[in-house]
Amino acid sequence: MQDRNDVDLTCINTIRTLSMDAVQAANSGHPGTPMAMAPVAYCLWQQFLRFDPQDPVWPNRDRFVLSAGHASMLLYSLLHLTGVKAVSKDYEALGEPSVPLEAIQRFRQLDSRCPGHPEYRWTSGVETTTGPLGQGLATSVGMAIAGRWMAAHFNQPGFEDLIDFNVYALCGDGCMMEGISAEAASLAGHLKLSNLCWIYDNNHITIEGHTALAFSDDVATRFIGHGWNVTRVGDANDQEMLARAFHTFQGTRDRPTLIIVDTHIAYGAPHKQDSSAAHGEPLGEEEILLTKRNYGWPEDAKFYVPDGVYDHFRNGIGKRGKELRDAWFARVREYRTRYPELAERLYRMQHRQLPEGWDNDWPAFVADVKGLGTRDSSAKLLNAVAKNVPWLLGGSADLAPSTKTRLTFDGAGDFFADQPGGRNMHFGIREHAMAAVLNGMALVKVRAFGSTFLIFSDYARGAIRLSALMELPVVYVFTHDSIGVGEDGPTHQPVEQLASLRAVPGLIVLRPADANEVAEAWKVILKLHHEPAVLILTRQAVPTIDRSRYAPASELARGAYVLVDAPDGKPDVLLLASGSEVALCLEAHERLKAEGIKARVVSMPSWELFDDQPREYRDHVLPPEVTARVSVEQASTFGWARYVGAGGHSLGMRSFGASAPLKDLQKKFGFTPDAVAQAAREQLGRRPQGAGLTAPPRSHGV
Ligand SMILES: Cc1ncc(C[n+]2csc(CCOP(=O)(O)OP(=O)(O)O)c2C)c(N)n1
Ligand SMILES: [Mg+2]
Repeated sequence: MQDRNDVDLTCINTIRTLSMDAVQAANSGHPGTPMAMAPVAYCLWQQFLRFDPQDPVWPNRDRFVLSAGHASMLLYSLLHLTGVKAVSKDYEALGEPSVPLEAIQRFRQLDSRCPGHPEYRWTSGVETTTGPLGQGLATSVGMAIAGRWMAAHFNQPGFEDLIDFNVYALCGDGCMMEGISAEAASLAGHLKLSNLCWIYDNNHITIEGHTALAFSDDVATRFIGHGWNVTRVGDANDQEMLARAFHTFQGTRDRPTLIIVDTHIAYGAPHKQDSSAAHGEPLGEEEILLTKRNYGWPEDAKFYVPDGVYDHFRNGIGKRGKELRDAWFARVREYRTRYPELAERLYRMQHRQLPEGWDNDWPAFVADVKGLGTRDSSAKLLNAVAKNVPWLLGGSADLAPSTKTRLTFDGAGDFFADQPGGRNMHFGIREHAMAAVLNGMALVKVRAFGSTFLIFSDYARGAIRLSALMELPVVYVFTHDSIGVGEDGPTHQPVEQLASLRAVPGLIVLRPADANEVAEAWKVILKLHHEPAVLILTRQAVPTIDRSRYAPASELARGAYVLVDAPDGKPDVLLLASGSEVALCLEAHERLKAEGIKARVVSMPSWELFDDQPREYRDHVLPPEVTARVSVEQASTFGWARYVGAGGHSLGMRSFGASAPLKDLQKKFGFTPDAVAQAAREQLGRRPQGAGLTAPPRSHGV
């Protein structure tokens, strides 16, 4: 019988050797960090993490985020050794292991549950996709925020601790250097998220070598400045010190905690320990042999799990986690009798369902030539929706007065450290962290939205991409969507952002043309389960289209639709537009009609939704035989060729904008009904109409 320390060490060395063997077999990956951090992760999982391997989606589980995603084998080893079960898309346990040993043997191979970096939705037990450094840390802040909000919302007299999970994130020097982690740490400190614990693998090594090359922050001081509790473990192999640090975290009620752990990358490898050579390549057969000898491990054994290791995990985290999980569900059954409405909310929220009556009191807008900005119509919708969906919350990166995303109804409240039930978040001027925080909130199944100007979506892009990769229904509200911004000038006028967002697989981009399309867009968005959506809105007023004359806005759900057609349904030319340019096309349509030119106007709020329609519908909207086509969008023309064809014309931006009143900009850049009509005539080989009219300029460069 081994004594406790021996078993602990055997388990730790199993994590280490599985990681070494998997990276060697794959001939790629990162062995050094799992080897160094194995004792830290072991201590946390075996003694502290409230996690049931049999039910890895239990809502009140503690979250473990591996922000240093390159150390994925550390997580895969834990998921394997603790026997985490696979879960279906519908959150049902499937009975089979999430990470069988074969998956580890096929690390980084096609279809293995152990891809190069941990991927949410692919491997059960992976709480968030990591790899782009810093993202995991910022995402963990969103999880902690959601935990706080849920506690404020669901914990009730007699059930004060129904929701009380903690969030742990493990990071390295890379995560610390990334700007997003500073944004996120600052926000977490401000919000006093004492349910959040970051563990910093302080090994002084990154890819290029020693951190002295590029990093001399005093990390402890930095985090104290952010309002964190900072503690230190001088030796990663000291289980007692590690346990003490985790106890310190658990006892800290007013701040998040950073545990700085001094480690040695590739611990135990005679030639590679403390060297960047252990970061991104296999140790090599010879070095593995020597390392195993150091560990007192059978030298030739590969993927070896000694007797007693699985049992030890089963009796530790397995037993503790199952008891906690079962007790929690028993409490929820009592809660359901006492607070049936809240219990129902909790259930629906956790299953990404909408509440009954989610579309009650849906605003509709009457035709109005003057109209209103789509940001303003969206404000009405968002407020109506949020009243009906209690777990919809979000905010802005300090631009709510401009993006109009504030929830203004009674009881909406602000989310503050001492008021975590509020639904108006204040992310501060931290776009990148905001988007990652939204991901974290969505992972806990809060319906999260965030807003800023479209131009600053670039600052959030790293996290937006992950929303799509993780298939999270985050809602991004991006306003000030074009040169329509006017006087703020080219720094604030998006040009290429729309095209680049449309290029993200799985992201639904919606640019509604008027208030009623905005209303329909929100309907589409609310019903999404696994797709993030970007709602692109104007600052300036756009007419509310007269739906008694034109097609109904509900057609938006199909991505593109015929708004007005040639009288005989046989158009000479197609005018395609989204957002604020749809009204331009309607005017151009009237002018062309007066000249006997039959134009069809297609409102195209969402390429993605349109591309998902059956071919017949797409051909009905864009008949292949009509090749005279003009697209109009105050944005880069990039991508429109697929709808206007090689012979079509795209009116758009081919340069940055300029600072001037809107009217002058529209003239300068050719966004007038005349310019649209003229482009249509040219498509049909007709001569220009009217004196002095020339073809729309193709280049606006200086
Ligand atoms: C945003 C981002 N930039 C660059 C990389 C490439 N990269 C992966 S690991 C790494 C070095 C990380 O160093 P550290 O976090 O100290 O990890 P360690 O080598 O100590 O495990 C880099 C630059 C990345 N994954 N993400
Ligand atoms: Mg490092």
